Amino acid sequence: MKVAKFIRHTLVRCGGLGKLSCVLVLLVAVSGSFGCSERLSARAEFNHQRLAAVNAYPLEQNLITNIDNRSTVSLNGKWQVIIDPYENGYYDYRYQPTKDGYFKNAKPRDKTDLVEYDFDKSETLNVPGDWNSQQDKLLFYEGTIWYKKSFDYQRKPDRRVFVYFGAANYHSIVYLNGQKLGEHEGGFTPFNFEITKVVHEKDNFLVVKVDNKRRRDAVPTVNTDWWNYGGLTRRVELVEVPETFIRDYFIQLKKGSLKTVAGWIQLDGNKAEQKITVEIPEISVKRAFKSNADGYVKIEFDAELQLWSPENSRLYDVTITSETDSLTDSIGFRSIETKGSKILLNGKPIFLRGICMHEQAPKSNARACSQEHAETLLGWAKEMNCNFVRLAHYPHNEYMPRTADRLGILVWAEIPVYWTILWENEDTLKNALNQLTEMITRDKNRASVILWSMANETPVGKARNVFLRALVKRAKSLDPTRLITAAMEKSYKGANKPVINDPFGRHVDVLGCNEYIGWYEGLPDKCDLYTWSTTYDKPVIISEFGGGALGGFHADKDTRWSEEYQEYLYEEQIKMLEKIPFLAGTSPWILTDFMSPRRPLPQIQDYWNRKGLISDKGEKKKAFYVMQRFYEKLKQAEQ
Ligand code: GCB
Repeated sequence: MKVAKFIRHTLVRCGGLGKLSCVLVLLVAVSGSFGCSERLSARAEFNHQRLAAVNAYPLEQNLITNIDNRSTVSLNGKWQVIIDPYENGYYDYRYQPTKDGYFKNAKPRDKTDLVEYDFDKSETLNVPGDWNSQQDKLLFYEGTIWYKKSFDYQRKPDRRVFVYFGAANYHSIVYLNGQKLGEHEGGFTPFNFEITKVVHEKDNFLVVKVDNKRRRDAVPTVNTDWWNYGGLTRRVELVEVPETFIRDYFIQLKKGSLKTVAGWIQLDGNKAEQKITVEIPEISVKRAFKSNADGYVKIEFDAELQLWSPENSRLYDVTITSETDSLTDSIGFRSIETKGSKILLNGKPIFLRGICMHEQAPKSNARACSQEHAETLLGWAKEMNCNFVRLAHYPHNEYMPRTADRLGILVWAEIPVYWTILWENEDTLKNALNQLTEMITRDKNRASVILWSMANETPVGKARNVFLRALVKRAKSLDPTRLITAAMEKSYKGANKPVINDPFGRHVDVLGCNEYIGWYEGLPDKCDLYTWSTTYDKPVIISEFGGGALGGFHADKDTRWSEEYQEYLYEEQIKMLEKIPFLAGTSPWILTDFMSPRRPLPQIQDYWNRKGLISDKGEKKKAFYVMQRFYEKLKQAEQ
């Protein structure tokens, strides 16, 4: 009786605080009042600190956005490389970091001098590009490779220079002319370092140690279902900017509005306080603002805009001009929200006709990294009548959301918090928060991106919930306009009665659910028996379903790996999915076959996950057309 009263009292008092704090207060208090273990309160305290930590981890953001529209010098092309499985170029024989590492790019001073490496006589690799697909001997390589690029550079007066990496998988240390610029962890997001004071006119050498060793405490962790492509996988550029420049900005429709543009602009440099204008010439909008002593200014104004949608992917040139800099971006304006089990785009319900994709280059064993790759992959999605893609399981290269903006394809963007991350490790959380921050920083002005996904198929548990909630908190603070999701799993409330009830579902706007009925779970005819439910009044996307087929292998519909089995599975899935009343979208697994070390079956898989609707040779399998017809039907019904 006493306890119940205390709980009621606490909940009332906690009115102004977050619900979690209440639960924590209760956990601590109740565990105390029952004299139960100190472990529980220690756990509650730990969780509390975890969430508080999200604020404590500063946003050490210096990422420059919109590289495409700035003055850049490409460092792409051939780089000299040294394969260094023992990290000999970094550690001495006592396994201490050495000051004479390969980053010194040393040459023998005379004929007596001992130097045991030579970049200039070493082999080369293409940048951007993963190393695994460039040389047979590197296919399974996991470790360090040193990259070196030499260049001359004429710095213009009053200009600052940065070196920008689209991504490097997984951990990199960057040096210019023997001096360390910094380190970066995370294989799928961009980073940059200022080199204004380090760069010379002649004979610069940029050296990058890239290490793709998997680590239990990393994000992703050791176990995934995709190839661990290593290297300088995305473009490398020198970016030239004025001494005080427009580093970043957020310009989107204000949450809940179809005509108020809102956001902020951030300058970087000494002249923080400046007059800044935002112009959208096509609709004769020009507004003036003034940045504060931190170079930051909030903006807000009304504009008569044609709204961006898959049917009308209208982009406007938006120009920001400060006293010292000017920058243009192509921006679309749309709203995205939910109402009960519906997703509303520009206030109207929309069904997401989607497909998942990995960053696997079309018809190739390489990681995708170019505009052409983006055009082909998203072109295939369009051909399937998609209006939506799930870019699994990590942020894809920037060509993807930019091309999606242009083609009118909605995007689910995600970070590699996948399967069994170390939920209780502080550094793991910091790392995930950082990758999330870098993804949102890069893509927050893309109209196509509507969903930030926090995780994929993570096991239900307290520490995991706290970890993921910390991510949600960060995502919402960086971008209050988009929807939060995660790909979760179902459970059962009786035979053939799947239910979506993951407790983390409370904290997302849209529930993603992966299921493999007919592949890992029974045969395709099982779909017919299932009745789905959910404990949340929220939209549900079946974010994965599917099965494998070897392109060109034909047999009857009961034969695994045949195109006919996959086709049959898709037909049965669709019949089941059509009966789910709260379904707001589907993104089957997956557009194309993709490489995975978990898939060794000879003559069928040969290290490819064969669940693609398009083979690694670019041939469409029968199930592709099943999805194409289903989406065509949905499209027609919408018109
Ligand atoms: C999943 C994972 C995805 C795998 C897929 C599969 O549930 O989310 O990463 O590749 O299943 O093919 O098993």
